[in-house]
Amino acid sequence: VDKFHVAAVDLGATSGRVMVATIGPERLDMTEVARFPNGPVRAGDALHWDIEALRGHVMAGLRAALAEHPDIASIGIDSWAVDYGLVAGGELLRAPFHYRDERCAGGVEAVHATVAPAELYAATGLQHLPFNTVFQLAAEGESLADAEQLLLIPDLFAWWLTGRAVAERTNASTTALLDPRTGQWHEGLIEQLGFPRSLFPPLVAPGDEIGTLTSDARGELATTATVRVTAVGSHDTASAVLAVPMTRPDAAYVSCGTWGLVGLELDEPVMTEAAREANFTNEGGVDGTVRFLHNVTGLWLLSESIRSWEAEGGPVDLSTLLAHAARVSEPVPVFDANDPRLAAPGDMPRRIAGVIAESGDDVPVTRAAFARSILESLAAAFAEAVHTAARLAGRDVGVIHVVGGGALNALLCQLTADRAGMPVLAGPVEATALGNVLVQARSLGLAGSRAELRELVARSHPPQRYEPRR
Ligand code: LFR
Repeated sequence: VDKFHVAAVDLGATSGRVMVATIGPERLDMTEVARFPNGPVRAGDALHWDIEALRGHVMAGLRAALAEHPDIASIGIDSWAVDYGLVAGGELLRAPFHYRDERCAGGVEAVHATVAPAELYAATGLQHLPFNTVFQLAAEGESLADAEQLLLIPDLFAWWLTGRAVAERTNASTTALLDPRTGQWHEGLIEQLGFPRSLFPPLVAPGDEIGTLTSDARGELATTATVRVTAVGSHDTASAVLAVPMTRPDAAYVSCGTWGLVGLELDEPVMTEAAREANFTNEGGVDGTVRFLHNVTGLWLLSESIRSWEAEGGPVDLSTLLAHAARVSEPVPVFDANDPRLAAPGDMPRRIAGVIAESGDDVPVTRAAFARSILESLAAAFAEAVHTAARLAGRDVGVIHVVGGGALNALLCQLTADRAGMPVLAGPVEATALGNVLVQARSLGLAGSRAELRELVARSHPPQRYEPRR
């Protein structure tokens, strides 16, 4: 066969999509079959994901994809990391918690009382994020006793489709319960923290077949085909990094959506004290690579601000806002985009104003200047993280790739180039879905080293270049 189809389910924290890719030896084309909103929902006093709604959207999207392309050979699923469903007796016990829920604070304390932060870093190589799965589990208390298994979000969907319970390795690496040296669950840590070992399913790697659609799933998707579900880099950032069209050894990347994940692809983890202090993470990538990166709060600051403005006074047009922000000529304050007070949903403009005022700067008055301040702050944080990554890993960096939704934001790309003092190559926007598709395609026989896959991406989605302005 010289052409075939696969489907990618890509669930982000602010939106999800189902894409169909047509893959040939020289080209890769993707079409969007479904796109739907996502976000935290408050139930009682906690933040959850509306998992039933997501499941409905995913199934409807896959049904539409299969109706249009009955020959779809494989489905791959990726999503944001760290969150999970607890299952028992073939049922999901409750809607998964959202990682921005506040319960994590207690979990952090409980874990650190048993395993000191430096010890945890030495064991897992993960940056401290209060919502890492390990902390969420420590905050569960009693509810863990009822659970048979823990399934990370993409694994939960794969389980719904195939009946097979697995843990895909790139995403499992974000739990802080995986040993980066062996790529296996960290038995010692799991025991030390008192989590039931049976919660953690067998690990699979990107490219492995998870299973094929159950007859129930075939019914729901209105197909009679034996479609397989293939493990991909199921952590969205792992899929995105695979599709960064890096062609030089001195390339850094920013995968920019709700978050800005800034770093390097490495062969070996960097687990030094300096890396821990800079809060750099060693997450698992496709083909056993290491994603050495730092989480910078990303477009969340802008999307939450827009949400507040819209609640106050009606629709805000993003491209108009950005055009006005680009024309702001007076200096705007640069604030710490990673200030923990900006993590939870809420009145973002007021919170940002508080952070700016605290440092003695004047709070921008217009929305355009406010948006400019957000983008300057993100660009500054991106540039700094790139330089820090290079220093910590002992590498030279000469070019920054920006992929994901942020690649559409010309102002952000330009400001990042300016502040980093090096060119930015922007795109593809749908890097995550592309990375998802590439792993499936390779598993189905498309030849390709990572470098060759990236050349294919660059050919079908040529990046846009931004030169630094002095
Ligand atoms: C990006 C991302 C980040 C992860 C955060 C929370 O979508 O997956 O990599 O740190 O969401 O899961």
